[in-house]
Amino acid sequence: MFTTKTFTTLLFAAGVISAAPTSTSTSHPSRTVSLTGVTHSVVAGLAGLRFDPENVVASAGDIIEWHFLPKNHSIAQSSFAEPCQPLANSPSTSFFSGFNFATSEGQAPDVFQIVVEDASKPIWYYCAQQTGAHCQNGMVGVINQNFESAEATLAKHKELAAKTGTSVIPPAVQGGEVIENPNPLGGFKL
Ligand SMILES: *[C@@H]1O[C@H](CO)[C@@H](O)[C@H](O)[C@H]1NC(C)=O
Ligand SMILES: [Cu+2]
Repeated sequence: MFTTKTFTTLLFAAGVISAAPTSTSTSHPSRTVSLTGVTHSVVAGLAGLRFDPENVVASAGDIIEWHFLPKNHSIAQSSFAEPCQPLANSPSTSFFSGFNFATSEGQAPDVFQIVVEDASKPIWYYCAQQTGAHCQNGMVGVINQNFESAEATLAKHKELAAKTGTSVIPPAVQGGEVIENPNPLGGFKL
């Protein structure tokens, strides 16, 4: 599913291809994982306030790529036990896409990508849109849920999310890449 352009972009993002030297540092921590070339597409806002698929199983080095439908969604990392807010123990490492994808019709021109660094750790995330209480209404998702846990399930996470007050909007866009949509049909079943 990779176009040459995407692949080049990703290699570039991973620091495999070096650009002309600049004095600026990268916006994300250096990665310790090699890219597998596998991308999992997730659509935000497909059939309402939800992610589709809301549950993804990925390997280390896989990319998760979110596509955006109306209205104004975002992707923010949280934890199982504390939905609708950035990781409490390490806000500086939680990813956040920002609200760069508002669209009133059709798919936003850009996507948000992260690289899975450790497939043994579940990654919980939410949409931080406060207007319409997206997280409280079930706009949450998980990558590599621990299916052996009867407790830490997506259904339970949604119950916890529904009980939170207002979502926390993380202060900075970090931990991933906002790029032009390389795969417009990604995540859409035809
Ligand atoms: C999208 O939502 C964010 C957060 O509420 C807000 O700051 C931004 O202005 C909104 N964008 C549009 C185009 O409505
Ligand atoms: Cu949303």
